[in-house]
Amino acid sequence: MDEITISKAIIDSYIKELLDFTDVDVAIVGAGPSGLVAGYYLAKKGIKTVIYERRLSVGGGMWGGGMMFNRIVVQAEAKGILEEFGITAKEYEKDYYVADSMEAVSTLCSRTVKAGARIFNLLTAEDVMIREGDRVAGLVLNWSAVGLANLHVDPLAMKSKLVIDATGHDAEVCRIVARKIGPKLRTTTGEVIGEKSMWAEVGERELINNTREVYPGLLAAGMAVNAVFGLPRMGAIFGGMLLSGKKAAELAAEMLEQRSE
Ligand code: 48F
Repeated sequence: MDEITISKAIIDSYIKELLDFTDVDVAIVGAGPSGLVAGYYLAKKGIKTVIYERRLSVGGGMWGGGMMFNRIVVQAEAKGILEEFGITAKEYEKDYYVADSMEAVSTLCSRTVKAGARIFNLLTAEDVMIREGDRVAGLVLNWSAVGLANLHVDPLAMKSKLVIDATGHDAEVCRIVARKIGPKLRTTTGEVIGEKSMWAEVGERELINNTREVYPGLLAAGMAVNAVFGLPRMGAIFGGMLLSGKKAAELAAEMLEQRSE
């Protein structure tokens, strides 16, 4: 065993992939359930997709289920997505399915990577690039450790035809755009409105209705949608996250097709 060969194998393969993914079709920020599902459906269509995740682990808020009881609930409308991934779900009552969050996260991650999406963890999107007039055209990235250590280290940039903000409750990419460009998001105020108190029924329904482009070149998926549009939060029901990720992927695929015409 040669430690230098091990080191070279890691550095060489990582750097090659990092370079390859500096120019992609879709960049997703956040590897929570909505980002993973969006990445899966995009990659399955052969669309070059990268997911950047700030933390060491993927899965976002899914691991902890509800209040650390590591189970998630999914409504009937999203059961098909669990089946597509091969995640076991038991009917609890009519239209309510319960799944193990460990199985759910690990399967979402595995199937997304195997579909061809590349996940880079420990990287934080700290800014966007605006080009082509007034359009989000890429991300500005830095190692999460740089921010945690409060180091003054300049970031690097990557190019993407579309960006999906799947950063959850904080809607970080949308907030960056509103802060840097002004209140121009496609909301009633142009700003990120901020999520409202819990109401699962309305939050889940409106999340799907509002999963869309929020600024030219920038779509939102998952809880980021609720934050951007001022919709209620939902707690440990995850069907909306899965359906929103799928819808964001379908919209992004359509938008890419229109751009290439
Ligand atoms: O929070 P998260 O799981 O978002 P989601 O896919 O799902 C929400 C549910 O987990 C739950 C819920 C269900 O009703 O309310 O909260 O919408 O995953 C978001 C991921 O984005 C990462 C963050 O670490 C998390 O893993 N993230 C956030 N900001 C950045 C980021 C950033 N600036 N750069 C990279 N990753």
